[in-house]
Amino acid sequence: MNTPDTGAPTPLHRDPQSQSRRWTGWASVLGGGFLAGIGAAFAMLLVMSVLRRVFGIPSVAELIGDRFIPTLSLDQFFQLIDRFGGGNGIKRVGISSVLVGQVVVGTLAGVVYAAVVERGERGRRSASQTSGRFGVSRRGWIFVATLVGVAWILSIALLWPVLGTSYRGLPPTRAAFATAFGILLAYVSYGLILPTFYRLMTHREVTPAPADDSTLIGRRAVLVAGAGAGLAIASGGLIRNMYDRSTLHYDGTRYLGENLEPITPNDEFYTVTKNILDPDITQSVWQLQIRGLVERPRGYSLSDLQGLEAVEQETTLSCISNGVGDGLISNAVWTGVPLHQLLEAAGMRDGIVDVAFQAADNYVDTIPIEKALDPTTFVAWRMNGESIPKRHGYPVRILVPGRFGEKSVKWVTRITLLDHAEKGFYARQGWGPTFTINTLARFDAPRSRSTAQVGGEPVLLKGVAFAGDRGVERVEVSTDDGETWQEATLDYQSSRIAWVMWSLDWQPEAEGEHKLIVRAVDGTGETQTEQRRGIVPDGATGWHRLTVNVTA
Ligand SMILES: Nc1nc2c(c(=O)[nH]1)N[C@H]1C(S)=C(S)[C@@H](COP(=O)(O)O)O[C@H]1N2
Ligand SMILES: [Mo]
Repeated sequence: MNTPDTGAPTPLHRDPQSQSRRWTGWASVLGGGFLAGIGAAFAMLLVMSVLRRVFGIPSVAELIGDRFIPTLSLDQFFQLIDRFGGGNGIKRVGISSVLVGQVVVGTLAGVVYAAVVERGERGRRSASQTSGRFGVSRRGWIFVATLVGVAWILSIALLWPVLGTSYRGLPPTRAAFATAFGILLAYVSYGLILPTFYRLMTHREVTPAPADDSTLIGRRAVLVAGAGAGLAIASGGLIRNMYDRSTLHYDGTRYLGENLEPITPNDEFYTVTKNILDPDITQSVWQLQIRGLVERPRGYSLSDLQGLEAVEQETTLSCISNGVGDGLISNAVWTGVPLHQLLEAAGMRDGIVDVAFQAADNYVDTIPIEKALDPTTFVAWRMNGESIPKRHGYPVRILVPGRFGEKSVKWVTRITLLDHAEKGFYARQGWGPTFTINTLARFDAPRSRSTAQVGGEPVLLKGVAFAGDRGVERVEVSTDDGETWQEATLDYQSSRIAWVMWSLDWQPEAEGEHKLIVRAVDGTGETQTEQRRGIVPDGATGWHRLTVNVTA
């Protein structure tokens, strides 16, 4: 295969027009490297998407998002939100810029590869004739192996904290190995395809090079372009498929309005997720592990859990981003066991401070051990009588009544008992610190500015009220901007940790603009604070107000 290096000058160097020939030579070399780099980069992305789709191995783009989003301050985070049009905007811009970044780096590396290989071949008749394995020179392979190795080591070091992600639900340690291996596979595919494409484009026949080898390069280029087009079509299909399944369609789904039911139907339950593609757990690889300060660490399969004596618990969840009067809140009846039951079965050791819930999407949140032992802190595997839907945490999620939805970790894979306090995904960003649900009351009907008539039909005012785990004692409505208050009827009230539904028939007696307010009194007797506070950093407070125009 190897042709001895005679050190004979190439015709290129003897040519009287050597200067310009050399330039076109270099231009085609770098052009070839450029095209081969792009092609190999797309091939790498394709491998990543297939690994993501089939095995739930996170793509580098997703990992970079998870690695850096929590390190942003809330100010920076909201600047991004403003700039890119909300959470979905950030997801879109974030993922596409990392993808573009990977193509750019891959392309540049292709150009460097070409330069390195051709420098090595100077003084030889042609790259192909002096080639080593698979027609690629030793120098070429060394460059590629170094590139892949360095890129991989850097990636692993950088993404170390988030490697334990597995969208199929492998427990964190196994997930970390799978992710590291997946990244290696993707990089190796780049490293194999780059020299192959490059050689395809620049390979000259072993017989003396034809006078015009640019036609040959042209033919190769067509071949590579064809392969590139194939790649583009394949990745285009995958991207469309991903977009269809992406959380962009349902992240931020709200539940509110006059048709509200006491128990939210599963497919209308509000949804919040950090992910672009939510986990799609394979039951056979999924486990719920109990680790840390326990006598008997163990893993539960879903059927292990289903074998336990389960109870039902109605619990309302509400996001920390639920603004006054907003709909990031829903109520369901959950089936499972209180968390303390699993912790006691594992045998708690001394010195436990926090309990951490880690999930398949590498989301993590923590609660103090006292809260973990609260009889209502729950491990759920059914939601309103059905398996928990994918977007709500299939197969198993945590419920932490009294705390914002952030703590109710979905797709949970590991519960760790810690001897120190630790911050969760959003707390690290600066949310919190209490995550305690503030008392809220909301008008669901009417929803917006509306009209009524003096002496006409009474106006049915109704809505929900919620006070975390403190219960709602009563709901009060004012129709005169807070001058006087009337007690509303509680049409639905089930438990301390669920919302209530209230209503009041209002007969307007005077014409003009009426300022309506609703407020709740929680189970400790405390009236909901009037003080307006935004959702950042620890949840919104203030009364929900509504204006009704009354005509004669
Ligand atoms: N694993 C995981 N759990 C998670 C999240 C997440 O992104 N990943 N989001 C949290 C947030 S911010 C909220 S408000 C609730 C929303 O739960 P839901 O979508 O079932 O309403 O889930 C919490 N649990
Ligand atoms: Mo949330």
